[in-house]
Amino acid sequence: MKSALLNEYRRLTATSHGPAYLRLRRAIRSSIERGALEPGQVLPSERDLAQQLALSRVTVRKAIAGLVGDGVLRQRHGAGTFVAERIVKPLSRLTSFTEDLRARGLNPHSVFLEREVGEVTPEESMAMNLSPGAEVSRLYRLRYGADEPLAVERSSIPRAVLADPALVVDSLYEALEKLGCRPVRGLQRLRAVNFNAEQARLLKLPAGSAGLALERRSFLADGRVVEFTRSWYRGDLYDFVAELQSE
Ligand code: 16G
Repeated sequence: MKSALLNEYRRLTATSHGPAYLRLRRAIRSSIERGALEPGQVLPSERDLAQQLALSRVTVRKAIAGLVGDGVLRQRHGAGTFVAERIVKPLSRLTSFTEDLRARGLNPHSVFLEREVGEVTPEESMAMNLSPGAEVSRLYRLRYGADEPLAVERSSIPRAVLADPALVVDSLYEALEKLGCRPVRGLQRLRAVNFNAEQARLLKLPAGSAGLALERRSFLADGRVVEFTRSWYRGDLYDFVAELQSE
């Protein structure tokens, strides 16, 4: 039994009320956030946890099931329950959110917050080399892996490429591929941010939590811009990795 987890559970029990399974869920989460439980680390068995915390196995199971659903813990047959590894995202490849998550064995899905057609804003016009008055398809999506919100994303695509934003069901890149317009090159910039109130609410994090803001412009082989996307990824779940060469 990890004594840090035990202490955290005791601390929460002394200071908060509510169902035991929620307290245990919170104790496991905060032990992970504070680094007391590390990615890949195996949790004690359900039986050991129940015994050490003087809880029923049903309670322990319920707490763990919730965290597995949130993508914080993972279960592998025969190997027990362990802390999920952070999602590694290569910075040098033009992959999509859907592809990245499927490669990790997670089931991605999105909630559309907006899906509309409109005239380019000055920012979109500059980013996509579109004349004022041109039309774009816009998507504003909350993106999930398993049951956990991972990113908020706003994409603009020239209507000349994507006439109807409703063509995007699960994946923008899949829709572009079907249209023969999957981008072949991209430019991306990344910076650290603190989520604003809306982003934090959508991502179920405290306001001001740390995140990564990415802006991607991607291109067709003929140089036309297909996408201008601003993404806000959770900083606590993602590792962005780039390969470096000396020349
Ligand atoms: C990624 C891309 C985003 C792209 C989206 C497509 C980054 C930082 N951003 O989130 O630019 O529009 O994937 O994903 O990687 P989809 O095909 O699943 O809709």
